[in-house]
Amino acid sequence: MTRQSPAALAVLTEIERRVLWLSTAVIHHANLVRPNASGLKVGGHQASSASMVSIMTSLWFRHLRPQDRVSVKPHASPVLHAINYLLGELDESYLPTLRAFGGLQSYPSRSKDPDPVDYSTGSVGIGATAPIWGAIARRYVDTAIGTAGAGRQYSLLGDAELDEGAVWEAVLDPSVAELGEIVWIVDLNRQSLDRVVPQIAADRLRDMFAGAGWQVITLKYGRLLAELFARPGGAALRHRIDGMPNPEYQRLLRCDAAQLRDRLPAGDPDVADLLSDVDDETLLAAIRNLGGHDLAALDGAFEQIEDTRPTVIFAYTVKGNGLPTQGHPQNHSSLLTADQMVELAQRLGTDVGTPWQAFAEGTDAARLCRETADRLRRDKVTTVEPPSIPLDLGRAHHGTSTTQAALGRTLLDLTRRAPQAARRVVTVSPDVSSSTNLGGWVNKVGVWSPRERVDWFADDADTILHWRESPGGQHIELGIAETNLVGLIGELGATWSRWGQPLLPIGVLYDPFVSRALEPWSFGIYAGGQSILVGTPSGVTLAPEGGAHQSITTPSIGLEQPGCVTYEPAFAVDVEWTLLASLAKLGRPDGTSAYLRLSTRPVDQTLADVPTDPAARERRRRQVVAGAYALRRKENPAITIAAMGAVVPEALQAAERLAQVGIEADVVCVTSPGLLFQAQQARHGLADGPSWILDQVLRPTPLVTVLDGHPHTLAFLANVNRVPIVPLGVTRFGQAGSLEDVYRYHGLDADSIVRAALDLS
Ligand SMILES: Cc1ncc(C[n+]2csc(CCOP(=O)(O)OP(=O)(O)O)c2C)c(N)n1
Ligand SMILES: [Mg+2]
Repeated sequence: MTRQSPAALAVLTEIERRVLWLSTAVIHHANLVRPNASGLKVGGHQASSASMVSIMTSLWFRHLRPQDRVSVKPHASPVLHAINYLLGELDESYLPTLRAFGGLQSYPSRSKDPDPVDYSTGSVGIGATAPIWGAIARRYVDTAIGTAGAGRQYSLLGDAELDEGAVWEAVLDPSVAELGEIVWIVDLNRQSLDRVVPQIAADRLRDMFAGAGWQVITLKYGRLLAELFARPGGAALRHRIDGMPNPEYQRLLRCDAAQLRDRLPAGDPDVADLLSDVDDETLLAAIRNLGGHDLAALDGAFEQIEDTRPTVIFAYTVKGNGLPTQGHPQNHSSLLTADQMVELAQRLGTDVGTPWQAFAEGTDAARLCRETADRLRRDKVTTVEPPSIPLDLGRAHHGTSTTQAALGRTLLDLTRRAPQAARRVVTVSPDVSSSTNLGGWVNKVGVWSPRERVDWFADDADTILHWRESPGGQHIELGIAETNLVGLIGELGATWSRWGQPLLPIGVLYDPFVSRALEPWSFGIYAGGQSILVGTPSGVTLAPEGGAHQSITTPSIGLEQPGCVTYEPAFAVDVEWTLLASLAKLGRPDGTSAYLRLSTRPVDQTLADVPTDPAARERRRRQVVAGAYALRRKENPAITIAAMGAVVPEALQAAERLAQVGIEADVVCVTSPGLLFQAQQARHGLADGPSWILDQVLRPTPLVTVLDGHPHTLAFLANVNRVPIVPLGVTRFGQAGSLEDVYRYHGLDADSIVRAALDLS
């Protein structure tokens, strides 16, 4: 990259000033100009945006290439929109719509904003790490299919984002140190939401990244300060600024020139002498001349990126740079007044009355905007159709089996019955592949890594799980970090929209840790990635393992998660059908994610009583996929037991015992409370979709519901036929013990079901 001439730098500075104006004005308009009938605070972050203006101007107008992708910190969304507007990628009519219904989103949104946004952000730490998983997903597509190419994956982060554990879980994953396309730029303004962070300890942060194998670049001072440091007394000035605590430096940003001359020397005559030779204007500019606001210094930092390992650039900035609120500890959400906006417009060479002015045709700035837009133009993505997924693999399930084992078996069957579809499946596990029964699948398809690696145990006769790592593998193994798992499956599930190539990602983790990954998983679905999450083993059915590993609330999580269909199958064949149905919904614009909750309980598969007549079998399959089926049906039932997952055998046992005392009971096997709830809502015109499943399966008798999870998950079923109900389930922390002990303790055993049914009949 050539050094910029002073004239070129002047044009870039003009653009930088307009980006500052537009991003500030977009927030101002939303808060103080647009009518606000409800009186509710609208919000937006002028100071956080101003902090990033120089970095983003430099990145977009000097360094970005069409193959690169960028994640922008949540509170800098107005800067992104301002740049997109100047590049002709956003219509002017959107600029007055920040945070309005259907308008520009509060935080960058890939799915909702009208202009190009590469990554959705908003939950700090999650948007920042998304490009890491995006990079792996892209490499995977490129090695498996060969069409995704390569490019840098930038993250522009706030410094307080580094407080988030998600950041460090990602940085520490062993696969990440190889990703030379990752570039993070930390907006080091030493301020978070509430305060000036007293010890931001940039040195320690630098060491942590370096220790994880990253290239670390520090961009601390701009040219003005560097020039002062080179003068007599400059070393003392630098020593003084380097040594002062963050809040003291921030306080200097709020001082006038006289106060600076008083405070800055702190008794050092060399510094005082140096300052006496500097005029007021230069002194005021110099003290805030940090590297992250110096366009030439930013060029220098970008040029140092080696692309051989991940890079982090610590760019020192001032929060609110160029605004009257700059550096103030409480500037996070503060807004400029109307008078301050008038003054700012004057200073930045624009007009508050016509706030959305772009550059006039024929000017150098307009030319640079057009050239930049041309340089960054991307080819349109054409998306390959996802592979067709069979509805039924036709396997007859004999003997005793677990739903967890059925997952691995179904995946293996898929490689034989539908190799095209199986080729697009990618499994991901946070160090639990073997303990979740994926061993057979992993042996068959191999482990993915960007490069071939030696399997030192290949010739060890005692090795059952073969760990062949190559670019042809289809299983990705991560360290034990559930947040990383959901970040990666979200990005693997978005490759159809980014690179035109659908993948079918399946992430497998222990069910109790779904809650740990819940917020980033939900955010990934919101951001548009589709994947299947498998929680296994689950529930108190994990009996001897004890309360710490027994999940209780996950069935309700599944019921309530938008953009996701949840299944809790009871039998192996139900796993097969629901998994296939879930795979068929991935990798497409109108797709849906899925969550499967599986168990390690060995269950006699003949209890499933799968019809042998092909039409009857297909009818059963449809019901399984729609949310429920009748497992036991009597002529005149006095009661219905609706059971889900691992406790279905108890429901069948209870029905037998009730029959012995003359009470006939239907048993309904629920596979998806969420789909049944949706059917129920559809009956009332409150949801799309069919409601036939309720008519086919539930008859108007009193109801006992039972699941290995919180009972409220199925309690709504009473409303389908307006019948009395006793909902059974788990409401307290678990205990270790035998399955019988534990089911009795929680009231999930056949005795408890019989008692509940007697109460109702
Ligand atoms: C997970 C999460 N926790 C909390 C917040 C609320 N929040 C938004 S920004 C912010 C502070 C951000 O500071 P920094 O990253 O330094 O950005 P700056 O505004 O200083 O540029 C907080 C706490 C959030 N958006 N996401
Ligand atoms: Mg900050």
